[in-house]
Amino acid sequence: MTRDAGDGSTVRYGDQEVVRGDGGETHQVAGDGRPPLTTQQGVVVGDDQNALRAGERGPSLLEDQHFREKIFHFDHERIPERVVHARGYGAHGFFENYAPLTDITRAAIFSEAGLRTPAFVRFSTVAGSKGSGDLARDVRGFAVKLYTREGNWDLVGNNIPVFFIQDAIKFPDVIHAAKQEPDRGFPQAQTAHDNFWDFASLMPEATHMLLWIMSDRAIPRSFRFMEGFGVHTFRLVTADGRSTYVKFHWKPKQGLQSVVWNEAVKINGADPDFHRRDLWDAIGRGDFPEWELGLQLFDDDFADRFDFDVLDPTKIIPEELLPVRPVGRLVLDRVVDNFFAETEQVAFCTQNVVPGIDFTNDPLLQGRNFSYLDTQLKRLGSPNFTYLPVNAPKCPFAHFQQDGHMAMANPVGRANYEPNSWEGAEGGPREDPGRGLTSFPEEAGGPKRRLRAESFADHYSQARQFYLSQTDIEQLHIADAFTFELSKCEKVQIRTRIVAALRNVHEELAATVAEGLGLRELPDPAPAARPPRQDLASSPALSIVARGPASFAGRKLGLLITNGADAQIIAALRSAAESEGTVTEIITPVAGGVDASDGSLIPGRQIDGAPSVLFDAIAIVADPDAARALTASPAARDFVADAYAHCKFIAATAGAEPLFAAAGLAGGAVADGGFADLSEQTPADFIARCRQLRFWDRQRVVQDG
Ligand code: HDE
Repeated sequence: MTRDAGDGSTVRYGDQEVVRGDGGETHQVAGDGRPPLTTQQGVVVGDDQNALRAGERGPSLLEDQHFREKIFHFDHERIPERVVHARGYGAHGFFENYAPLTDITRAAIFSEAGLRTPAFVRFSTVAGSKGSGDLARDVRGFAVKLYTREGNWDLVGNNIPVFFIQDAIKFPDVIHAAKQEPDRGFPQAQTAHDNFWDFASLMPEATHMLLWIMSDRAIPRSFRFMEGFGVHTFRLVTADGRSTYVKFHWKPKQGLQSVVWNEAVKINGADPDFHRRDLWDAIGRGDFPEWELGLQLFDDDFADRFDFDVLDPTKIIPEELLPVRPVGRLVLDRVVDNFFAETEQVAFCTQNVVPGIDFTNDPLLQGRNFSYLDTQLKRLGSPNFTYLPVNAPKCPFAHFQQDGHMAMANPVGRANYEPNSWEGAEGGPREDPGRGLTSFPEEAGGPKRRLRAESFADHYSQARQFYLSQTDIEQLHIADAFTFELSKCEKVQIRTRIVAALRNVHEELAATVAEGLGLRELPDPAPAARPPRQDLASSPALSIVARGPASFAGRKLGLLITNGADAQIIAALRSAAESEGTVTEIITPVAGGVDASDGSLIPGRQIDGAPSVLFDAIAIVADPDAARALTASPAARDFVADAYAHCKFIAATAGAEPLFAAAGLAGGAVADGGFADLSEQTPADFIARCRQLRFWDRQRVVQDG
């Protein structure tokens, strides 16, 4: 713990001999190296085990200042959780710019090749509360705070490039509908309920986003394997005032990866912190996740020619039409020291832009620019939240804002207003038209009306384009997800209305969902403000499976071993995984580990706490007798059955046969291309095979029997 002592010296608990107070007096550190426990006033506490009482069995006394201070502080530990994106996880890092972009923006962050800008990123789910599970089917927040030399720039994005609504005035409605139903207070962290689908079925503009959230994008394998998007069209502006439209993309160097729904449900049970643990562990082992920042740049001509309005946040610009230009990389290389101080207190605000970056009239962005500042005041309780270390700029700042709750950096000197005639430094800071933030002087005007532009009226064409851009397996997942979520709706009309909307997207999708829901007949297609276009080219960039990673690096192999397991094979698997950059976790029937064939004791995680859903691929090295004994364990049977059902690559020695048989796999093995028999194939071959991440050919077999 570090405290500024106020006298210029820093007090560091843990590695320093002496705790220094304001007055320079010291508290001697006890013999064991620990500093004395004090009250918040710095008074050493003599007894932290018993409250002050009148008599051994008597009443507690009000004068016990240590007790009252401790409980008072504890009572006030909680702050309001975020209304949305309450559950999140953050890390520090930096952005490194590849080359000067001065021809398109004056933003200092893009001014030099190799320039590094400190960054803080918070990933999140949207609907669930702070304690909800990480694997909810949901959009993920991807919020980046960049502490640039010219002030903080917050790029508050999501892992999905479109949004449910076109106008910020509908945000409270979509969020109310998605969160727990107000009368019963459930379901938590899921959209599989009547209110959400009722609203969605009445808002045709949500259809494109519905396709994305019912796709694998909404159940990412971890934060490290997802893309990020700024969503809105922004502007980049040069020093001489030229503007270029821009859409921001974060592309994960690790590649994209998702899990399957049945797996997600089970991960939430086995490890609700799966995503935050994954980020913490990866950074801890030095495997720093990295994203490239990509820009889609365009001008007014392109905007006029494009099929849809570039201000409409329910639309993308396909990468095949407008390539994404990589301009730098974001690396996360440091976990937080304290979750609350950093991840919880970080305050992102879309209106935090820097000279060279500007807004457009996207009506959602305009609304957000009001909302974020407002919400931070409610959440953090004081307009001085900007002084918290995670929120403060890392460049110099000077202004006349003063006082308020928790004021900790009031301006010194006499002048706290402007203009003033005080000389030099005494007069305080002054505006600087040359260096300061100026808005792009876009023409604005027209009648004041509550109106949705006609150019926002196409609600189905890009939803169809997204669906057609998916591989077969991803299309199957989308149909399954719609069927699952709608099957949780009690009202048949709601299910029917969604199927009617889906008929405007794709007839086969609508028919599959209708069949899954047992609808007697297909409803008529929902009336469309604009007839859905059938001619949009498919965009392979929208598929995860079509663009699988070329490596198994950064992922996890779960290696189940038993007593008597072949030590050589275990070693070979571990070393093949290590060369690939794959993390191996050993799983054993009992917590103490196993005695391998060479007599060595190999420790591992006990199987009940390490189900196969926590791993990307599994291998089993087993002695036949030990494997037979393991068949009695439900966790061991599920380990195999789930890995098979989730289309994972599986390797095993012949000794594991009884376990496969007990998991219901005929012949005691997996009879498909996703299986490696370790007596015939080398561990290195198996690890190379795992680069494909899943053996998707199995999915239809699993589903159709
Ligand atoms: Fe947000 N959003 N949002 N949002 N949003 C918040 O701000 C809001 C939208 C996003 O890790 C809140 O600090 C409105 C789109 C992220 O701390 C709040 C509208 C996108 C985060 C808010 C939107 C986002 C938030 C709640 C419709 C993707 C978490 C707590 C106009 C581009 C940031 C807070 C973090 C958080 C308002 C829509 C992303 C209430 C009014 C679109 C990643 O201010």
